Amino acid sequence: MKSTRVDVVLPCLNESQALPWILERMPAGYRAIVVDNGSTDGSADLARHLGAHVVHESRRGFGAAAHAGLLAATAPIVAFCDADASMDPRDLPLVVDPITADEADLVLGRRRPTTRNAWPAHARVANTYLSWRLRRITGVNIHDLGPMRAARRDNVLALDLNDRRSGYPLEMFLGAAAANWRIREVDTGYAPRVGRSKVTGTVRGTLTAIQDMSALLRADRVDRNVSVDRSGARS
Ligand SMILES: Nc1nc2c(ncn2[C@@H]2O[C@H](COP(=O)(O)OP(=O)(O)OP(=O)(O)O)[C@@H](O)[C@H]2O)c(=O)[nH]1
Ligand SMILES: [Mg+2]
Repeated sequence: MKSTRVDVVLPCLNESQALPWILERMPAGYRAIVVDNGSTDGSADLARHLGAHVVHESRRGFGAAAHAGLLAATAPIVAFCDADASMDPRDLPLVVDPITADEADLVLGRRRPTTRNAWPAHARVANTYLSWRLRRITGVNIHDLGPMRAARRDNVLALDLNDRRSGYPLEMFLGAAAANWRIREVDTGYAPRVGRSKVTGTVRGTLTAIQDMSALLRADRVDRNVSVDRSGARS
């Protein structure tokens, strides 16, 4: 049997309709860790039945689920992927291979819609604006803060991430940029999700995501000003 090279964290809140498609498409040597975030649709049992390693996280929030998966991972490389079938696990080697080859420390999947309705217009605009701000703040040439990504597990743990809601992917990116990681972006497919939309498809979800990310960007600005003042490099 091929040993596990990569642990794939799949945060999961009521994704039973999407799980079969996702789990059957996991590449060889990639272990699925489904983090059940209090699903009521049988997601956890289904994932277990389909051969995934299942972890439970009672605290709600994307970041809480993603971080529980990171803590449960044991492989040297960890990848993250949504469990809603909007992303194809067969794309995972695109984000993992540059880490394996030690060409990058964090690889982000830039979402490229595979159909016209894959990405609601408001979410796309918000993401374009956020990416522009991030390029200005960090100097890293990114165009999307997508959830499919990979890094070495120990490195991500060392970032000591605190956000447990929708700011988790942003906090990871800001931490990586501040630590001068080699950050790379690769194109990955993005299809309409299977099942009910929770974040970008709802006004409440979108507002929560904006709130979480704005708080992190404010904190990041304060941090940068403090370190610039301390170093005296810039006034
Ligand atoms: N929104 C949300 N997602 C969670 C949570 N816990 C786990 N997840 C999972 O995190 C992944 C990303 O959430 P999604 O609901 O797809 O969020 P999104 O992709 O921004 O927006 P939509 O796909 O439009 O709903 C999915 O696999 C969810 O099942 C949680 O508390 N809230
Ligand atoms: Mg989604």
